[in-house]
Amino acid sequence: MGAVKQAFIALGGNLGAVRDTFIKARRQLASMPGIELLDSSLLYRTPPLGVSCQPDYLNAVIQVRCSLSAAELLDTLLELESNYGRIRPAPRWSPRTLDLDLLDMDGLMLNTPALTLPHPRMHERLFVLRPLCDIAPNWIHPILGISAQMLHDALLEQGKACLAQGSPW
Ligand code: A4P
Ligand code: MG
Repeated sequence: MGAVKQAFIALGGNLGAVRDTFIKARRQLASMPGIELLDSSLLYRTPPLGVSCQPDYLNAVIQVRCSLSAAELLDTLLELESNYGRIRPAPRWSPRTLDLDLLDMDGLMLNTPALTLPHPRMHERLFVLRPLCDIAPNWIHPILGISAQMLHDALLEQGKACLAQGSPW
């Protein structure tokens, strides 16, 4: 256990009772030693990106305070995914019960085979930026130096479709 840091985690899923899975996974994460839940976005129903012939996704973002390293937090997330029925290996962009992506940890920049920070595709995705804006619109992307809100608005200006209103969970 090291210094206390703050992290943003994206949740995604499109198989099974996804809202229930999110609620349980959030509760389990918050009960772990060294992890405290700080905030949760609304929950969004989003069209699948990448492969279109699969069910819609639910997406959300949570913020935690934690004393784990980024690698330890990622291991915790991968273990939680498999507890909730995530099957690996699977082809890229397969439907999944639960995807937990580490978006950012205190602005850390990392590029190792196991972990890239900030998450390399987060700035292109409304299903990440819209929920992130619910809880941290002023968060600054550590590489691009642009806020979550401005990244989000830029995608809308490029013509990406606005997400439907989110709901509490
Ligand atoms: N990994 C490296 N960096 C990270 C990080 N910052 N956070 C490694 C999490 N994992 C990270 O991940 C593969 C490996 O990436 C992990 O073992 C970890 O060591 P994965 O979750 O098995 O891979 P994946 O999710 O199938 O592939 P990929 O390319 O990460 O997919 P994406 O980019 O996550 O996209 N459409 C909607 N509407 N909503 C979605 O949530 N998600 C995807 C998956 C596609 N379409 C979607 C959504
Ligand atoms: Mg993932």
